[in-house]
Amino acid sequence: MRFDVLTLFPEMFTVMQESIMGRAIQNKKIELNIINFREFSKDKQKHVDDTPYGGGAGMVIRPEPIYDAYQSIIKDLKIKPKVIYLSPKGKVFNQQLARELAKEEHLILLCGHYEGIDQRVLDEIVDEEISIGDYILTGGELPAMVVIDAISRNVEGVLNEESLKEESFSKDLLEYPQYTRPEVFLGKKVPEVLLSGHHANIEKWRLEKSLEITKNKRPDLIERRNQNG
Ligand code: 4GY
Repeated sequence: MRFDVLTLFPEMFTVMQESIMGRAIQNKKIELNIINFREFSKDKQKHVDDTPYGGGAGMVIRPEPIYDAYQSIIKDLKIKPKVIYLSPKGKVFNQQLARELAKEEHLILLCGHYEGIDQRVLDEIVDEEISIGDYILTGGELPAMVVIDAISRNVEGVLNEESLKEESFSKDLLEYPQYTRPEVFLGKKVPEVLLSGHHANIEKWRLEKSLEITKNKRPDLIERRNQNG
C-alpha cells in the first residue's frame, strides 16, 4: 500500500519509520512518500500562507501549492487515489474505518496547519475528511501518522497474521491481560490457567477477562456489540 503525505513539516514523519512501520517499509509492504508542498510555492521566499479574507487572526494556507503538489502526484497515475484531509470537522476515525481504508491501493493524506487551508482546494481535491477525535491540534501531521499507522497494521504482511486473526475474533472487546516471565513478580503469580497448557481453558479465560474488562471500562462497546449482533 502506498501513502503520499502533503505537509509543511516532513521531518515530523521520521518518528513513524521505526519498529513495525520501519520494517513494513523495508519489506515493501508499505510505501511512504512525504512531500513538502512548500517546494511547490511559486513565491521567491517560498511562502505558502497569507492573511484570511474577511479578517481575523492567523494565516491561511493558499490553494495553489497544494493543488500543484497534488497534480504532481497524480499526473501519471491510471487510478486516482482517495485524498484524505485530517481535520476536527471530519468523520471520527475508528477501527472499522482503518480496516476499510486498508483495502485501498494508494491514499493521499493532506495535513493542514495555522488556521487551515483555503476551502476551494479542499472542495476540489478532498474525498474524505477524517478526525482522530474531538480536540484541536496545531496541525494535521499527528493525525496523519495515527491514521497511517492504524491502516498499515491491517495491510497484509505488516503484522504477523495470527495477531490480526485474534483481533477480528475478539471483535469490539478490549484486550485480555498479558503476562510473561517471571512467574512471580513482587509476590504476584501469573494466573494458573496460563501455565496449564490447556488451550480451551486458556481461550475461555481470555474471553471472560475481555468481557469483564470491557463491561467495566467501556460499557458503550458492549452496547454496540449487542446492537451489531
Ligand atoms: N482532531 N483530527 C485534527 C486536528 C488540527 C489547523 C487543520 C483532529 O484530525 N485533525 O485537530 N487538526 C488542525 C489545525 C488546520 C487541522
